Amino acid sequence: HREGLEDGAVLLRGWLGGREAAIMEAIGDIARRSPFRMLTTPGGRTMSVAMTGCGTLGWHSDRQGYRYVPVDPTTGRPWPAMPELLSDVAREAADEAGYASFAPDACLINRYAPGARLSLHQDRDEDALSEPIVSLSVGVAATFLWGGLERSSPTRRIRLDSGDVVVWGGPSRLVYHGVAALARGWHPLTGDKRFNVTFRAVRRPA
Ligand code: MD5
Ligand code: FE
Repeated sequence: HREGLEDGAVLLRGWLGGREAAIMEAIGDIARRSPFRMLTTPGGRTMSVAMTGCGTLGWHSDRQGYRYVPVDPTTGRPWPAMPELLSDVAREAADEAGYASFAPDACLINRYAPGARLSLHQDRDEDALSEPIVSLSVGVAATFLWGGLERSSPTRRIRLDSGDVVVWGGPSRLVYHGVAALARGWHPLTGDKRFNVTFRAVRRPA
């Protein structure tokens, strides 16, 4: 179930196998300690995607900008540790895509309700841009928008189903991308929602 996209991106269709339920339990544990929240962009808009995270660093956005922080600003406590199940899945998928020894220090968890979307952006708040981003999809299927190295590049639409994993490495690491407004749908594990879990190597290993 391995599909080479282009430019170092690899789509592993159905890679999660039967692990979605365990992944949802892990997300539930994390969200009990660091709840999902809708962040504010530096421009003052409220994002429609709800986010939380785990690992030694978590992504945060407010009027001051986007950045990775070691303490969850909404709880004042460190982010929950990254469960082994999640780091194992991320490392195995990166391995399969040809990126050996992937050791993410941040995991961002996105929750999409019907209508939630992520507008076109690049992920460039990480220092280790030679490392890939690994992304897991669970729940209602989404239309992923895959552009190019410039914001104005044409976008391709890719359907991401529950169980799909994408490894975004090489030149694809800095490609503009987004997620179209989530359609109404239903999934036995997540109801009308989609969850996306992304693993990032933020700090370069010393
Ligand atoms: C999502 N999340 O489905 C996506 C999956 C985010 C985000 O975009 O920033 O939380 S990760 C998609 C990604 C990462 C790096 C490169 C590329 C896509 N790409 O080349 O398209 O919630
Ligand atoms: Fe992104």
